Amino acid sequence: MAGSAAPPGPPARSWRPPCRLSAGRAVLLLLLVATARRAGASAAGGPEVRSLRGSWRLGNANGSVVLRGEVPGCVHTALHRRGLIQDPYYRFNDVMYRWISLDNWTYSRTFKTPFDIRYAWQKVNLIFEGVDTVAQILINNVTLGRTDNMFNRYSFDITSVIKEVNFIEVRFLSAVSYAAEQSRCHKVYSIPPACPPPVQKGECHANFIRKEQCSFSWDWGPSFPTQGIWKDVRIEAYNHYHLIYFSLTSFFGNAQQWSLEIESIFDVVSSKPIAGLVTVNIPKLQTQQTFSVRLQPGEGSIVLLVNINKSSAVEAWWPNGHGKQTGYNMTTTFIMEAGYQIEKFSKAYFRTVELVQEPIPGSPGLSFYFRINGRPIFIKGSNWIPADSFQDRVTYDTLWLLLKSAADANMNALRVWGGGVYEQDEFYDICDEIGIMIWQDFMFACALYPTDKNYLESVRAEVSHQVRRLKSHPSIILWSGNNENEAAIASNWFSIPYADKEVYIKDYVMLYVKNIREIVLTEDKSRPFIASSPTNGLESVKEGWISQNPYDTHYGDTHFYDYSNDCWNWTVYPKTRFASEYGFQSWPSFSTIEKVSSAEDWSYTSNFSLHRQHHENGNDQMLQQLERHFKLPQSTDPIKKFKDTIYLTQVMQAQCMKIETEFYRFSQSEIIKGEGHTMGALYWQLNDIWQAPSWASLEYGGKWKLLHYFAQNFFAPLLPVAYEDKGVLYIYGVSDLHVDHKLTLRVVVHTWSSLESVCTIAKDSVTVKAQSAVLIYKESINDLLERCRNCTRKSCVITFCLVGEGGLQSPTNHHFLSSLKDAVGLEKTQLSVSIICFTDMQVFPSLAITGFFFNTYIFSYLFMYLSLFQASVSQRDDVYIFVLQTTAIAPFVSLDVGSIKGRFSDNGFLMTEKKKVVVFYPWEPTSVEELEKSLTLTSLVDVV
Ligand code: BMA
Repeated sequence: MAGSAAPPGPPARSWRPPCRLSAGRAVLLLLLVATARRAGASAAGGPEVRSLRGSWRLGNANGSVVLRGEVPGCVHTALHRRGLIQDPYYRFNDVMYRWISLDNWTYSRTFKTPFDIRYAWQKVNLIFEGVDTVAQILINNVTLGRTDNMFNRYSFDITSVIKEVNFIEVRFLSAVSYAAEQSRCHKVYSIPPACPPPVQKGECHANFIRKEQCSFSWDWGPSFPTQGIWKDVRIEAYNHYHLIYFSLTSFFGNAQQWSLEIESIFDVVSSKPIAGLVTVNIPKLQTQQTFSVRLQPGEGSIVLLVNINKSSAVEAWWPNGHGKQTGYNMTTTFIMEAGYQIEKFSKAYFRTVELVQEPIPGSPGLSFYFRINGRPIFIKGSNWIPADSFQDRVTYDTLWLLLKSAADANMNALRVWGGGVYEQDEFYDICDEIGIMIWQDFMFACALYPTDKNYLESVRAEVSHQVRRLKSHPSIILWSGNNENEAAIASNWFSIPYADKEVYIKDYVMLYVKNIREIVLTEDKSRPFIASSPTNGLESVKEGWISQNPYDTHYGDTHFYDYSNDCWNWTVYPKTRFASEYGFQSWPSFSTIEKVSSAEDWSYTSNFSLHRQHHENGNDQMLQQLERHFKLPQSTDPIKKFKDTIYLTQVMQAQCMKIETEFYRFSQSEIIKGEGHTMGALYWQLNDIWQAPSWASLEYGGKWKLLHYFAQNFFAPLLPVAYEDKGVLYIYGVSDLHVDHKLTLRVVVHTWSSLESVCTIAKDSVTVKAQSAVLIYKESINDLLERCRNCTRKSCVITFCLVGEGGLQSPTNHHFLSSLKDAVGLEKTQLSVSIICFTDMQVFPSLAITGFFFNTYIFSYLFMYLSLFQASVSQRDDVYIFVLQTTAIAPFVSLDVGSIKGRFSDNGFLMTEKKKVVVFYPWEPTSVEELEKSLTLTSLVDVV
């Protein structure tokens, strides 16, 4: 029996266009359907589903290891859960446990068929939503087929093999062996890279298997090429017809009319066509339409176009920071003349997306920006990688915490990077809900790929499956073919002899253009497609899909990394149209490292610290960047020295990324020497896959690094940004707000040696234009320092903010006039803190009774309290108020509560006033005592 990957490959056949019905015809057909039902044409009910989730038997090739393993799940987590191995992330276990991925494992179980198999089901399917990766599937010792692509959905027809009691087996082959074998078989020419660099301690030939590419190791991640049934598995039995995919996409027509395209893909098992009625109902938009349809035998789709009655009343879906994420409840009912009735409840969203690539006055090249619902949007965010090496550990809560943290840091977009996985449905549901736009890569990264027949067939099935699964999500704004593979060919990363280049270009075009792009354009007309990132977009297309220089700042998007220049020097950054990757590394906090290490590992030069660093020379690069502006830790206490170094790497990363991101933001409205009009800043990278040094701003487990707190500020909707050029200080007002604002710019100059400011400049009636970056202040640094008595570059620091009416205020930003290692007057501070728990409103009277002494701060508490329900990630009721006091100016004040899960309202800040109130939002229950016990307060002067 042939097992087939579902869908069999696009385009799905489209049946005769369904027609909207006149009332009379509708009644007639309804009567017909009703008569057919009475006559017993639909004797059976809906499809029967038997889940095969749960505990399976799991064994290795020679039977020496046998255990129970959860499905969905993988071998590593099963072994760990049963205590047969340690935490795979502990110390050097990634290398120690290599044997697990090199073995061939089998999952098996028996199961009873819950439905009466004597009843002649027309079709019984065994469905795998995801198999990781290479396996032979058997039922009752009959081979149903094979799998070779973890991104595909597999459906096997088991109508003739299913019994009352069944034995199912999934016999895996090591992904590592399979990839090696595939590479060996590809004899005509090699497809690089063969292996990752040794520093990554990874496996070879990831590009020969359709599996999460970073599971063979990456420059921030371990090698755990898992085996397992990683998604749902079930039996489905049905008669007549079965709905396989159901999707909605919205369009806005010239006549200012919203419409909704509903695509339903059916498997029809009746030998004759089945007629019926489909009714679509969106009550809130007073839209109800009925269509007559006719399903032809076999697999195919019907496409219905619903015009929205009250188009003017439609509230569009907006990205975070630009409006609400309104969705409309919608019911779609299929009533067919044979078989059962299907009722689909879904949410209809309305939003348009355009990727605008057009000439810009005064600049060669083309723009590259997104227009959402007709409005140009500056994209702010970062890049998403898999949240764990073991996908079964990624729960809804994990996703919620990470994505909500992105939104709380004022991000409006993430790029799901092509070396990971197409994320689970819940990921996109959350993004829909909180307004995070998704730039969705197809899963190809930093490599060349084969294009032989089997490989292409597998990719084609993968692409149509993923597009069908995901296209209803308004959060997805772009399909993108791969990560850096255009650049890999253009810049000849793999030293391909010039004479052979054409072969690889041909493969490239075959894969991303003639296959992936073709399928995407057929399956989804509602959003743009680009072939690669970085790319020159239309210019790359013009140059045959591989541009001479895909990093050209005049076109498309760019990736930019520079570890050798001074990151405080904004002139090193590309004035690009769109920065889709850029970053600097840091170490995760000690509490995160501690969980996977032992005392002997706690130094920056330990074997462990070297082992966890997968980026060549990464630890040294951090120190080199660090020592440009900070004094390196010198403590004789090795643990203090390690903790200080960790802290400083985070300070360095946060400050570097602030400068680079602010550069991209202030470049949005200007063209300088033909460059500019930057309309996106997606830094590398949002999250971590394990506890290790990386570019991430969120640690494994979700803890915010200092960078993430900085991101909250540098992505603020309203922000003053300063930079220096040839001794002149420029301040730009950057705004994502939809209207112009008249604001006051407050510039305050402090000496490092005093909490009293030396001078304040208030510039009133500054116009900060909607959705733009405009110059609002310009002065020579010398003049400024002269006006502020006794200031020198080394003794003073500048802070500035924008204030408007009705509470409108930007974060307070800072500009350093010298390296902090050269700062004069910085004193050792006494930082102290008192922590108060705010449980609920009752706390206010009790504070009043006890004569709460920080009276001046009561209002800010109240204000924060009222806003906390919006900000709190966990929606818990308790928050904790940290009242900080300092005796001197303190740069980069960091509050760290170790392993207590939660985040602060602000962190890593420059403290220029005696007192500051910070709120802690816990993600799990805690107490004042626990927080006090775990709290470490560090500022730059604490590093010795
Ligand atoms: C980019 C990404 C990743 C990588 C990162 C940091 O090239 O696409 O491949 O992890 O740089 O090196």
